Amino acid sequence: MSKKLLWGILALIVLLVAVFLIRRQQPTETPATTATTAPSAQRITVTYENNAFNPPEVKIKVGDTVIFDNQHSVAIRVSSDPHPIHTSFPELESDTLEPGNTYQLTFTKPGTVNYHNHLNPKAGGKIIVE
Ligand SMILES: [Cu+2]
Repeated sequence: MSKKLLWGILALIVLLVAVFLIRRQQPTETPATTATTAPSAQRITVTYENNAFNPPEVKIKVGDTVIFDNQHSVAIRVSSDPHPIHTSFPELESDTLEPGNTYQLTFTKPGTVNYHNHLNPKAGGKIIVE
């Protein structure tokens, strides 16, 4: 092995040790992000009974979850207005909920969402997301 090669290898080792030592001095863990942490999300239940949503109007915060709980004697379907096209807030669209079944949705942007029971469109409600 030539002396040049040995010096080259030695220089490389010194360089690697230096890089290792420098990196070790830097904090390895990123500081916790406190500014962007949202307050704990709430879960709000809206019950459907006697052909009506109860409460008919709820005020929630972005990130909160609304649980629709069918306590009625027949199936319901939760859909955004207007009936029957449900285009105002397509994210809110349950399957058919048999009695005792629930449907839940987390609201990720502010706004007002009007909805109804697609199987009995006269029954409706409102969710205000702040
Ligand atoms: Cu409908």
